[in-house]
Amino acid sequence: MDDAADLGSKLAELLTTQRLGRPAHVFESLGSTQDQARAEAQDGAPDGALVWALEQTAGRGRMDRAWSSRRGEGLWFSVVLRPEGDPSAAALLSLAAGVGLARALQAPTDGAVKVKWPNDVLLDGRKLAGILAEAETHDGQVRIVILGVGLNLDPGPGGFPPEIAGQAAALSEAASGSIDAATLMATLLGELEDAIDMAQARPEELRQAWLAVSDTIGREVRAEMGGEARTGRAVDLDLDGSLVIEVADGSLSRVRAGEVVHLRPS
Ligand code: BTX
Repeated sequence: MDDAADLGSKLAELLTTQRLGRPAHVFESLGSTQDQARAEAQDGAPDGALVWALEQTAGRGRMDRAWSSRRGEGLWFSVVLRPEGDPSAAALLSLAAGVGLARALQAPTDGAVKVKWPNDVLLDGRKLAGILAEAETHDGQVRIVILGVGLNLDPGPGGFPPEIAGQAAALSEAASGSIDAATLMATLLGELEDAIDMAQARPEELRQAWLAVSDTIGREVRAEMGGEARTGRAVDLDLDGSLVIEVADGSLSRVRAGEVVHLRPS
Protein backbone atom coordinates (compact mmCIF):
# COMPACT_ATOMS: atom_id res chain seq x y z
CA MET A 1 0.00 0.00 0.00
CA ASP A 2 1.07 3.57 -0.69
CA ASP A 3 2.40 5.60 2.20
CA ALA A 4 0.61 8.65 3.51
CA ALA A 5 2.68 11.16 1.53
CA ASP A 6 2.06 9.32 -1.78
CA LEU A 7 -1.67 9.10 -1.10
CA GLY A 8 -1.79 12.81 -0.29
CA SER A 9 -0.16 13.79 -3.57
CA LYS A 10 -2.23 11.33 -5.63
CA LEU A 11 -5.41 12.66 -4.05
CA ALA A 12 -4.41 16.25 -4.79
CA GLU A 13 -4.14 15.34 -8.49
CA LEU A 14 -7.51 13.58 -8.57
CA LEU A 15 -9.69 15.96 -6.53
CA THR A 16 -12.58 17.61 -8.35
CA THR A 17 -14.22 19.23 -5.32
CA GLN A 18 -14.55 22.90 -4.41
CA ARG A 19 -14.08 22.47 -0.65
CA LEU A 20 -13.85 18.86 0.54
CA GLY A 21 -10.28 17.66 0.78
CA ARG A 22 -8.86 21.20 0.63
CA PRO A 23 -6.56 20.92 2.42
CA ALA A 24 -5.98 17.20 2.89
CA HIS A 25 -3.76 15.91 5.68
CA VAL A 26 -2.88 12.24 5.40
CA PHE A 27 -1.33 10.44 8.40
CA GLU A 28 0.27 7.01 8.71
CA SER A 29 -1.44 6.48 12.07
CA LEU A 30 -3.68 8.43 14.43
CA GLY A 31 -5.70 7.66 17.55
CA SER A 32 -8.87 8.97 15.89
CA THR A 33 -9.18 11.21 12.84
CA GLN A 34 -12.11 12.84 14.69
CA ASP A 35 -9.80 14.22 17.37
CA GLN A 36 -7.18 15.42 14.88
CA ALA A 37 -9.86 17.10 12.73
CA ARG A 38 -11.40 18.77 15.76
CA ALA A 39 -7.97 20.10 16.82
CA GLU A 40 -7.38 21.40 13.28
CA ALA A 41 -10.85 23.01 13.26
CA GLN A 42 -10.08 24.73 16.54
CA ASP A 43 -6.89 26.05 14.92
CA GLY A 44 -8.98 27.51 12.07
CA ALA A 45 -9.05 24.73 9.45
CA PRO A 46 -11.54 25.72 6.71
CA ASP A 47 -14.84 24.09 5.79
CA GLY A 48 -13.94 20.91 3.90
CA ALA A 49 -10.52 20.23 5.45
CA LEU A 50 -9.76 16.50 5.40
CA VAL A 51 -7.92 14.34 7.93
CA TRP A 52 -7.20 10.84 6.62
CA ALA A 53 -5.34 8.12 8.53
CA LEU A 54 -4.11 4.82 7.15
CA GLU A 55 -4.68 3.31 10.59
CA GLN A 56 -6.49 4.37 13.75
CA THR A 57 -5.51 3.02 17.13
CA ALA A 58 -8.63 4.36 18.88
CA GLY A 59 -11.22 4.69 16.10
CA ARG A 60 -14.68 5.19 17.52
CA GLY A 61 -18.32 4.89 16.53
CA ARG A 62 -21.38 6.40 18.08
CA MET A 63 -21.72 6.30 21.87
CA ASP A 64 -17.97 5.64 22.13
CA ARG A 65 -18.20 2.18 20.57
CA ALA A 66 -14.94 0.94 19.10
CA TRP A 67 -14.44 1.15 15.31
CA SER A 68 -11.95 -1.33 13.88
CA SER A 69 -9.57 0.65 11.63
CA ARG A 70 -6.57 -1.50 10.79
CA ARG A 71 -3.89 -0.40 8.36
CA GLY A 72 -4.68 -0.96 4.71
CA GLU A 73 -8.15 -2.40 5.39
CA GLY A 74 -10.29 0.66 4.77
CA LEU A 75 -10.63 4.40 4.37
CA TRP A 76 -10.71 6.14 7.76
CA PHE A 77 -11.24 9.88 7.55
CA SER A 78 -12.90 12.98 8.97
CA VAL A 79 -13.97 16.21 7.32
CA VAL A 80 -14.31 19.59 9.02
CA LEU A 81 -17.67 21.16 8.18
CA ARG A 82 -18.76 24.66 9.08
CA PRO A 83 -22.51 24.58 8.35
CA GLU A 84 -24.23 27.84 7.56
CA GLY A 85 -27.72 29.06 8.30
CA ASP A 86 -30.56 26.87 9.44
CA PRO A 87 -29.61 24.53 12.34
CA SER A 88 -31.84 21.80 10.83
CA ALA A 89 -29.42 21.66 7.90
CA ALA A 90 -26.75 20.49 10.35
CA ALA A 91 -29.07 17.68 11.47
CA LEU A 92 -29.25 16.49 7.88
CA LEU A 93 -25.48 16.30 7.42
CA SER A 94 -25.10 12.72 8.57
CA LEU A 95 -27.97 11.62 6.32
CA ALA A 96 -26.28 13.52 3.51
CA ALA A 97 -23.09 11.61 4.20
CA GLY A 98 -25.01 8.34 3.84
CA VAL A 99 -26.41 9.49 0.52
CA GLY A 100 -22.98 10.62 -0.73
CA LEU A 101 -21.34 7.31 0.23
CA ALA A 102 -24.17 5.21 -1.22
CA ARG A 103 -24.02 7.13 -4.50
CA ALA A 104 -20.25 6.85 -4.74
CA LEU A 105 -20.45 3.10 -4.11
CA GLN A 106 -23.30 2.26 -6.52
CA ALA A 107 -21.04 1.76 -9.52
CA PRO A 108 -18.42 -0.49 -7.89
CA THR A 109 -21.11 -2.67 -6.24
CA ASP A 110 -23.67 -2.82 -9.04
CA GLY A 111 -26.18 -0.89 -7.00
CA ALA A 112 -26.02 -3.19 -3.97
CA VAL A 113 -25.26 -0.52 -1.36
CA LYS A 114 -28.14 0.76 0.81
CA VAL A 115 -28.48 3.11 3.75
CA LYS A 116 -30.06 2.13 7.06
CA TRP A 117 -31.50 5.01 9.10
CA PRO A 118 -29.91 7.02 10.45
CA ASN A 119 -26.60 6.42 8.76
CA ASP A 120 -25.27 2.91 8.38
CA VAL A 121 -24.13 2.06 4.88
CA LEU A 122 -24.95 -1.58 4.20
CA LEU A 123 -23.89 -4.22 1.74
CA ASP A 124 -26.09 -7.34 1.89
CA GLY A 125 -27.42 -6.13 5.22
CA ARG A 126 -23.96 -5.90 6.80
CA LYS A 127 -22.13 -2.69 7.73
CA LEU A 128 -19.85 -1.59 4.91
CA ALA A 129 -19.34 1.91 6.29
CA GLY A 130 -20.13 3.88 9.42
CA ILE A 131 -20.70 7.60 9.78
CA LEU A 132 -20.08 9.65 12.91
CA ALA A 133 -21.13 13.32 13.02
CA GLU A 134 -19.91 15.23 16.07
CA ALA A 135 -21.18 18.80 16.39
CA GLU A 136 -19.85 21.74 18.32
CA THR A 137 -22.33 24.44 19.22
CA HIS A 138 -21.73 28.01 20.34
CA ASP A 139 -24.60 30.29 21.38
CA GLY A 140 -27.11 27.63 20.33
CA GLN A 141 -25.73 27.48 16.77
CA VAL A 142 -23.93 24.52 15.26
CA ARG A 143 -20.57 26.03 14.28
CA ILE A 144 -18.52 22.97 13.47
CA VAL A 145 -19.43 19.42 12.55
CA ILE A 146 -16.69 16.84 12.37
CA LEU A 147 -17.97 14.23 9.94
CA GLY A 148 -16.18 10.91 10.29
CA VAL A 149 -16.39 8.05 7.82
CA GLY A 150 -15.03 4.54 8.13
CA LEU A 151 -15.33 2.44 4.96
CA ASN A 152 -14.13 -1.17 4.89
CA LEU A 153 -12.18 -1.99 1.74
CA ASP A 154 -10.69 -5.43 2.37
CA PRO A 155 -9.89 -7.16 5.66
CA GLY A 156 -7.37 -9.40 3.92
CA PRO A 157 -7.07 -13.20 4.14
CA GLY A 158 -7.51 -13.25 7.94
CA GLY A 159 -10.93 -11.61 7.67
CA PHE A 160 -12.47 -9.13 10.09
CA PRO A 161 -11.75 -9.27 13.83
CA PRO A 162 -14.02 -11.94 15.39
CA GLU A 163 -16.14 -9.42 17.31
CA ILE A 164 -17.43 -7.83 14.08
CA ALA A 165 -17.02 -10.70 11.60
CA GLY A 166 -20.76 -11.46 11.34
CA GLN A 167 -21.91 -7.88 10.91
CA ALA A 168 -19.22 -6.19 8.79
CA ALA A 169 -18.89 -6.11 5.00
CA ALA A 170 -16.02 -5.02 2.76
CA LEU A 171 -16.07 -3.38 -0.65
CA SER A 172 -13.80 -6.13 -1.99
CA GLU A 173 -16.73 -8.59 -1.65
CA ALA A 174 -18.68 -6.74 -4.33
CA ALA A 175 -16.17 -4.83 -6.38
CA SER A 176 -14.43 -6.50 -9.25
CA GLY A 177 -10.82 -5.54 -9.76
CA SER A 178 -8.51 -3.77 -7.36
CA ILE A 179 -9.53 -0.67 -5.46
CA ASP A 180 -7.24 2.34 -5.62
CA ALA A 181 -7.53 4.20 -2.32
CA ALA A 182 -6.79 7.71 -3.65
CA THR A 183 -9.17 7.33 -6.62
CA LEU A 184 -11.95 6.07 -4.38
CA MET A 185 -11.33 8.86 -1.86
CA ALA A 186 -11.58 11.48 -4.62
CA THR A 187 -14.91 9.98 -5.79
CA LEU A 188 -16.24 9.81 -2.23
CA LEU A 189 -15.33 13.42 -1.51
CA GLY A 190 -17.05 14.55 -4.73
CA GLU A 191 -20.29 12.76 -3.89
CA LEU A 192 -20.12 13.84 -0.25
CA GLU A 193 -19.73 17.47 -1.29
CA ASP A 194 -22.75 17.26 -3.64
CA ALA A 195 -24.90 15.65 -0.93
CA ILE A 196 -23.81 18.17 1.71
CA ASP A 197 -24.68 21.02 -0.66
CA MET A 198 -28.09 19.41 -1.16
CA ALA A 199 -28.66 19.15 2.61
CA GLN A 200 -27.87 22.84 3.07
CA ALA A 201 -29.58 24.34 0.01
CA ARG A 202 -32.16 21.81 -1.21
CA PRO A 203 -33.30 19.62 1.74
CA GLU A 204 -36.29 18.17 -0.16
CA GLU A 205 -33.93 16.91 -2.86
CA LEU A 206 -31.72 15.35 -0.18
CA ARG A 207 -34.80 13.69 1.36
CA GLN A 208 -35.69 12.16 -2.01
CA ALA A 209 -32.11 11.07 -2.60
CA TRP A 210 -32.05 9.38 0.83
CA LEU A 211 -35.36 7.60 0.15
CA ALA A 212 -33.93 6.32 -3.14
CA VAL A 213 -31.06 4.51 -1.37
CA SER A 214 -32.89 3.58 1.85
CA ASP A 215 -33.04 0.03 3.11
CA THR A 216 -35.25 1.06 6.05
CA ILE A 217 -38.45 2.36 4.44
CA GLY A 218 -41.13 -0.34 4.21
CA ARG A 219 -39.55 -2.49 6.91
CA GLU A 220 -40.85 -3.44 10.32
CA VAL A 221 -38.50 -1.73 12.73
CA ARG A 222 -37.93 -1.30 16.41
CA ALA A 223 -36.70 2.15 17.34
CA GLU A 224 -34.86 2.54 20.61
CA MET A 225 -34.65 6.03 22.01
CA GLY A 226 -33.06 6.54 25.40
CA GLY A 227 -34.63 3.48 27.02
CA GLU A 228 -37.98 3.75 25.20
CA ALA A 229 -38.75 1.34 22.34
CA ARG A 230 -41.33 1.69 19.59
CA THR A 231 -42.20 -0.92 16.98
CA GLY A 232 -43.88 -0.26 13.66
CA ARG A 233 -43.37 0.08 9.94
CA ALA A 234 -40.94 2.72 8.68
CA VAL A 235 -42.91 4.75 6.15
CA ASP A 236 -41.11 8.02 5.51
CA LEU A 237 -38.31 10.45 6.26
CA ASP A 238 -39.15 13.94 7.51
CA LEU A 239 -37.38 17.00 6.18
CA ASP A 240 -35.61 17.35 9.55
CA GLY A 241 -34.18 13.85 9.18
CA SER A 242 -36.63 12.10 11.52
CA LEU A 243 -37.79 8.60 10.62
CA VAL A 244 -41.59 8.31 10.43
CA ILE A 245 -42.96 5.03 11.82
CA GLU A 246 -46.54 3.79 11.49
CA VAL A 247 -47.41 2.03 14.74
CA ALA A 248 -50.04 -0.69 15.28
CA ASP A 249 -53.02 1.69 15.71
CA GLY A 250 -52.17 3.39 12.41
CA SER A 251 -50.83 6.57 14.00
CA LEU A 252 -47.51 8.04 12.91
CA SER A 253 -44.61 8.41 15.27
CA ARG A 254 -41.43 10.38 14.56
CA VAL A 255 -38.01 9.22 15.69
CA ARG A 256 -35.44 12.00 15.78
CA ALA A 257 -32.44 10.27 17.18
CA GLY A 258 -31.62 6.81 18.34
CA GLU A 259 -31.11 3.37 16.98
CA VAL A 260 -33.26 1.35 14.64
CA VAL A 261 -33.30 -2.43 14.34
CA HIS A 262 -34.65 -3.90 11.11
CA LEU A 263 -36.99 -6.69 12.20
CA ARG A 264 -38.11 -8.22 8.90
CA PRO A 265 -37.43 -7.76 5.24
CA SER A 266 -39.77 -5.39 3.41
P1 BTX B 1 -21.68 2.78 15.20
O1 BTX B 1 -21.75 3.11 16.65
O2 BTX B 1 -22.91 2.80 14.38
O3 BTX B 1 -21.00 1.37 14.96
C1 BTX B 1 -20.05 0.84 15.85
C2 BTX B 1 -20.23 -0.67 15.88
O4 BTX B 1 -19.96 -1.23 14.59
C3 BTX B 1 -19.26 -1.35 16.82
O5 BTX B 1 -19.81 -1.48 18.10
C4 BTX B 1 -19.04 -2.72 16.15
O6 BTX B 1 -20.08 -3.60 16.52
C5 BTX B 1 -19.20 -2.43 14.68
N1 BTX B 1 -17.91 -2.19 14.02
C6 BTX B 1 -16.73 -1.80 14.56
N2 BTX B 1 -15.80 -1.66 13.59
C7 BTX B 1 -16.41 -1.96 12.41
C8 BTX B 1 -15.98 -2.00 11.07
N3 BTX B 1 -14.74 -1.67 10.70
N4 BTX B 1 -16.89 -2.38 10.13
C9 BTX B 1 -18.15 -2.70 10.45
N5 BTX B 1 -18.62 -2.68 11.72
C10 BTX B 1 -17.75 -2.32 12.70
C11 BTX B 1 -20.45 3.96 13.25
O7 BTX B 1 -20.64 3.83 14.61
C12 BTX B 1 -19.55 5.16 12.97
C13 BTX B 1 -18.13 4.77 12.71
C14 BTX B 1 -17.30 5.94 12.28
C15 BTX B 1 -15.86 5.56 12.12
C16 BTX B 1 -15.05 6.68 11.55
S1 BTX B 1 -13.47 6.17 11.04
C17 BTX B 1 -12.97 7.79 10.84
C18 BTX B 1 -13.55 8.56 12.00
N6 BTX B 1 -12.67 8.53 13.15
C19 BTX B 1 -13.22 7.86 14.16
O8 BTX B 1 -12.67 7.66 15.27
N7 BTX B 1 -14.45 7.45 13.82
C20 BTX B 1 -14.81 7.85 12.48
